Amino acid sequence: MHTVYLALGTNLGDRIVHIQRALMQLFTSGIVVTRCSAIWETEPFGITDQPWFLNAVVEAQTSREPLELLRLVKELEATMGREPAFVNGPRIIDIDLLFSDDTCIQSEELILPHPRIAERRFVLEPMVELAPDWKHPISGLTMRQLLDAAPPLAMFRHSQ
Ligand code: PH2
Ligand code: MG
Ligand code: MG
Repeated sequence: MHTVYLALGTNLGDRIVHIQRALMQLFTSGIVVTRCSAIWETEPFGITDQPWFLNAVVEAQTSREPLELLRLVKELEATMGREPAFVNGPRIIDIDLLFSDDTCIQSEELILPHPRIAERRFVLEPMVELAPDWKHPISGLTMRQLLDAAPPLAMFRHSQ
């Protein structure tokens, strides 16, 4: 079994329903979600001229290897109606692999840990809720340390 952390994000349509559906889809695909962070309302990072996001992070157990898991979550995104758009643009649902244990992968299809965790407060804040002492396998820094060093971003707890 692998302990994985997945980031969920949505900024189009009925966002809370998209988060709920993503959790259901993970469940029905046999991904055992053990914990879910609060849902956060977050200012768009990067391309700022788009609607605010809801973001959350889930911790899960799965026997799937990272590449297999990546392909599964891409399929789930497509099932939920995500359409190809421009990079970092608005989306119904985005499911990103953050970590799978302390595995590091650098391939065309997958980079693990997710390469932009350190700059993304919308990922680090919920990660700290779930696993403040989880160490980034490359930098050796904990989620708490990464959050303390991350650039500012407006964000509010949307739910507990
Ligand atoms: N996702 C992005 C780009 N910018 N900003 C916020 N607040 N939340 C996101 O999930 C997000 C983003 C690309 O995946
Ligand atoms: Mg993303
Ligand atoms: Mg993605």
